[in-house]
Amino acid sequence: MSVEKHQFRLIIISIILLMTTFASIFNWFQGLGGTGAHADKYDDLFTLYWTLGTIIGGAVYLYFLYLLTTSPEDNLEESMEIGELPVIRDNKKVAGAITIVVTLFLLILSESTFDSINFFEDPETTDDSFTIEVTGYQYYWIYEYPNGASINSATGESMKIPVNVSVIFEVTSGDVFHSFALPDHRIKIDAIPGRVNDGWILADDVGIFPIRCAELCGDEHAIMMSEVEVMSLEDFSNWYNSEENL
Ligand SMILES: [Cu+2]
Repeated sequence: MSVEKHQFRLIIISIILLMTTFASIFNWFQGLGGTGAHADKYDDLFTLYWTLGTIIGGAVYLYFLYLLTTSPEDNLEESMEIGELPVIRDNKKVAGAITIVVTLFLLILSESTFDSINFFEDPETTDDSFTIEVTGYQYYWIYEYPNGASINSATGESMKIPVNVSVIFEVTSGDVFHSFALPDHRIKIDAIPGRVNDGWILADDVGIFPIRCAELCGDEHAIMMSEVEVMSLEDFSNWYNSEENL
């Protein structure tokens, strides 16, 4: 069966689409760039969705190529009657197999998604864990610790937390809607006036990571930036118990 001009064009377009998909696969193998317990969870979930999505996408694409390179007449019985479905559209085994595979995929995705939601909603705390009260203002954050220590991000000082200790954030706003986001730790908590939303992280890498406002909150929203400094437990206790904080 010869490939006609329009089919040839469609094949070229789909090859270009596939190439851009391969480019994203290549990026994915470079790593997703997250850190901490949430990033592992999110990135595993993303990889699962992505893998199953790719299998479905690949199957649809192969079927598309099959339709493109075969003519409907090839699949028709010689003595078709008006209203009769072509055999290819009435294959119960194929329909059954597709239903089972799709159901299985949806079950796997639901199970993993609910498992992740439970993980995000229930902090895995230890005796060292503590809560930081975060309040958003146009255009800075205030971080308040249980011992009264307070950091204002407008001064350029970073929020400080210890490594390998779960930290809970209780987030609110003193003026308009903001959103407290730690992109590398894969957490984003809405900061709403008159309401406290919570979330938690378990940082497992020492270093300085970005904090961003993820809700358009005014004309300086884009520069409402801050940082979190993840410190060794010893460095953190030295800072936490230092004179300026007592
Ligand atoms: Cu903001």
